[in-house]
Parts: sequence; C-alpha cells; structure tokens
Amino acid sequence: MNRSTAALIGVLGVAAALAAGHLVAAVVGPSASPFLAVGNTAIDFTPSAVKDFAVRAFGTHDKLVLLLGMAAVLLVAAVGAGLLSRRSPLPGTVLAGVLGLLGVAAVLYRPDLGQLGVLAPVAALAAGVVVFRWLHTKATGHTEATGPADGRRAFLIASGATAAGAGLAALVGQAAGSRVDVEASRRAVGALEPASPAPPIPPGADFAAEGTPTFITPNADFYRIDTALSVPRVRAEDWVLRVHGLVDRELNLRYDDLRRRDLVERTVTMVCVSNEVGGPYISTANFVGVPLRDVLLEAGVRDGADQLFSTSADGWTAGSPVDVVLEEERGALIALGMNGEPLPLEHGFPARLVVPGLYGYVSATKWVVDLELTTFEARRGYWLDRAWARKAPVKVMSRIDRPERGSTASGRVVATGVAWAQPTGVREVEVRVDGGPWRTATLADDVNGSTWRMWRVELDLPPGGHTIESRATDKSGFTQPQARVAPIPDGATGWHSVFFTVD
Ligand SMILES: Nc1nc2c(c(=O)[nH]1)N[C@H]1C(S)=C(S)[C@@H](COP(=O)(O)O)O[C@H]1N2
Ligand SMILES: [Mo]
Repeated sequence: MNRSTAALIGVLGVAAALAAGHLVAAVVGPSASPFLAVGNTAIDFTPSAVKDFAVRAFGTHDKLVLLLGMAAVLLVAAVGAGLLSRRSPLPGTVLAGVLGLLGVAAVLYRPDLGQLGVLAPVAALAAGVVVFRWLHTKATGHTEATGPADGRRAFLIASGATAAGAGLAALVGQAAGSRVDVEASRRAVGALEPASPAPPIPPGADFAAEGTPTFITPNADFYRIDTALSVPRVRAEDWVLRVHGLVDRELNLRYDDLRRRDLVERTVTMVCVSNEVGGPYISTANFVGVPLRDVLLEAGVRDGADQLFSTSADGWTAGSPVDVVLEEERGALIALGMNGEPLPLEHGFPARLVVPGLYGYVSATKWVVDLELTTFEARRGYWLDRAWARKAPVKVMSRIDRPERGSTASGRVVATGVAWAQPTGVREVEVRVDGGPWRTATLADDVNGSTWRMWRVELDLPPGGHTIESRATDKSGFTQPQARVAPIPDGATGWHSVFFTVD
C-alpha cells in the first residue's frame, strides 16, 4: 500500500478510537473521555516547575496549549504507526492498544470517576484496534477476482464511512455529555439577595482612570486558575455538601438549605500563590454566601481537628487551618454568588470556599462538595505533593501599574498601583525612584482589610531612564521585604520595580 494510504489508516484508527471513547464517556461520565482523562492526568503528573511555566507563559490558555500539544503528538503517532504498518497491521494494532491502556490508566487515576469510567477507554481501545485492522484489510485486500480498482473503491468507501462515523459519534457524545444543563440550573437560581449586603464601594476606592484596575473586578476579567480541563458541571439541584470527619454530627447540606439562610455579602480580594512580584493573578469581588464558621459550628468541630480538608466535584483538594476558618473576624464563606450573580461555572458554580488572607490553593476550593474536619498529619491537599507549603497566608505585597515597563512619559509622571495585605489591610505604600529616598503615596479609600488598596503618587523627574520601586506596610506595621523570593513554596516576596523613560 502507498504511504498516504498507510498514514490515513493510522489517523482514522485513532480518530475512531477517540470518538468511540467520547461517545461512551457521555454515558459513564464526560471526564472519562480518553483525551480529556489523559490530559487531566498529565496535568496532575506535570512537575510544578512546568506548570508554573505554563501558567506564566500561557496564562489561562495553558490548557488549550496542552490539548493542542496532545493532539499534535497523537497525530504524529498515528501517522507513524500507519506508515510502519504497510506490511503488517501489527504496529498500528499495538499503538491502538497502548493508547487505550493509557486511557484506562488515566481514568482509573482520576479521583472523580467511578469504576464504570473505564468503559470509555476500553471502547476506544476496541474501536481503535477493530477499525484499524478493518481498514488495513480493505487497503491490502484486493484479490485476483476484484482487482486493484475495486479494492481501491472498497477502501475509499470504508475510510469515508469511518471518518463520517467517527465524526458523528464525537458529535453525539459531545451533545449527550453536555446534557447536564448547568446553565439552565444557574439561570434558575436567579438573584441571591444578601440579608446583609457589603457596604457600597466608595467612588474613591480606585485610581482606575490613572491605570489601576477597577476596585471590583468584573466576573469576566476575574483571574482563573484551576486544574480542570473541562469545567465540572454540577447542577444546583443535584449539589450536596457533606460535612464530616472530626465533627459531632455529620451534615449533608443542599443548595436550597443554604440559599434560604440569611446570606451575607463580603468584598474580598483573592490572590494566587503563583503570582509573581508584579503579576496579574489577583482580583476582587463581592462574594455572597453563608459564613463557613456557622456551618462548622453546626456540625460541631471536635478537639484535635486542625485541618479543614475540602474536595471539589473533580477531586481537587485543599487544606485550610481550622483555627483560621473559625475566626469570626476572618469572614470565611461558602460562596454561592459573585458580583450580583450566581457563581460563574469557571469560578465554582454551585458553591466554592472563600477564605480571606489565605492563598487560593489552601482555601478557595471551587465546585466544593466535601468538607472533612481532620488533621494536617492525616491528609495532604493537591498542591502539597507538588512541593507547595502546607500553610500559606497571603504575603504583604504591592504592585506598580503605571508607568508601564519600558514606557515613555512626558512631563509629570503619575505613578499608580495596588497593594494588599489580607486580612490585616494596608497602612502605607512608599515609592522611590532610582534608589532615592522613599516617598509616601496617597492611598485610595479603604474598603476592608481583606481587599486590595490602590495608591497614587506624582513625580517630577528629569528626562532620561528611571526605575521606580514600591513597598507596602500592613496595619500591624510589617513592611514588604526587599528580598526576592520565588512563588514556590508559599508565595513571592520582593519589591516590584519598573524601568521607564521620561522625555
Ligand atoms: N476545584 C478547584 N478549586 C480551586 C482550584 C483548582 O484547581 N480546582 N485552584 C485554586 C487556586 S490555586 C486558586 S488561586 C483559586 C482561583 O480561583 P479563581 O479561578 O476563581 O480565581 O481557586 C482555587 N480553587
Ligand atoms: Mo492559586
């Protein structure tokens, strides 16, 4: 058989396998689709350094890049196996088998899939082997009686049928897999009116006209960090939050149990531990929900429980210190809403945790379904096995938003930025230029200690290149240290510095 036929058979075999897996996954659990399961498992096994790099380089597109990369590798493998199978179908059969087993392993490794999940990669394996061998026979199978022309026609029909069948199976699988209509469930939730709304944000709380972010981050702009390739689709009406472990009584709370309570609204700035000095992974929202403390007290926390271990619908986990989440002043929430709407799907619909003053990876579980009172000895959250610290309170930090790096300013320079020190709050921000004396910046109106605070300062500078640096001091008097420390293991430190030119 010629090379292009051989390559085509390889590609069609793999396409049939993926499509069959996707179709079966629609029934046994959408995340069992072999491609997604392998991708998710790859994320779990990726060394932290690579993950940090991916987040830095591609931001929220990191997952798209991973999927495209996997697709490229698969394509190369399929073409390669096809070409190697010109004499015997063995190499292609082996490839289909190996890929199928990879899918089985990935599904078994997923914490969010039951045993039935393996049916999807098993179907993929079977379809891959059968379709590949069938096409191979068609391509080589012309006999004396039929002749090469008939054989060619039979092969073309078979490959066309395979392509159409695979496309159809993938489409049906996709449609059936998204049949869980979370969007409708989210719309049906409607407005979540807080019994105690957050105080209104004063107009003087940001310097957005001069380069800082707006005080409240619109939901569409709120930074997003998670390990989920496909957003978990949990309907409010199916959602149950189990509270168990070292408690006096286990609770199983339904969405309506929570939303019927007196909801509170709190303005909170969330930040990711992976945020570099000067980085963008920080946002602020009005979160509406139920005080986490109230729920934990209802369950009755037993002595000895030092960790609140939370698990999401997709099996991600985080551990927060029990003493922190029980602090009344802290204001930790089981959040249902964000900026006047139910949580967007990507930010944890139906419910997530929000704990002011702790980095997201040790507190902010999205799609939360399980709260276990336990010890730090007994259980380790997702990122702990990847070299991140057990405890991670937010570090005092400031960022310069204007002037921008490498920009050229004319005349008077207005420097602006943000600072944060949750849950204590920012007392002062200082700025210096070219290593000169520190100058105190003007602070925007204070909203609460768990939110960021914007700052502004006017500078008269001679023409030429300049470097501006900033440092914040929290309300306990602690000043952001100069020493540069990388985000791993518990958050970056150091002064942000920006070089710019005055003409
Ligand atoms: N289920 C789940 N929850 C999660 C994560 C995750 O990967 N999965 N990432 C955490 C991290 S590291 C951060 S910084 C915050 C980010 O929340 P956001 O995406 O709403 O900004 O969510 C946390 N909650
Ligand atoms: Mo994070």
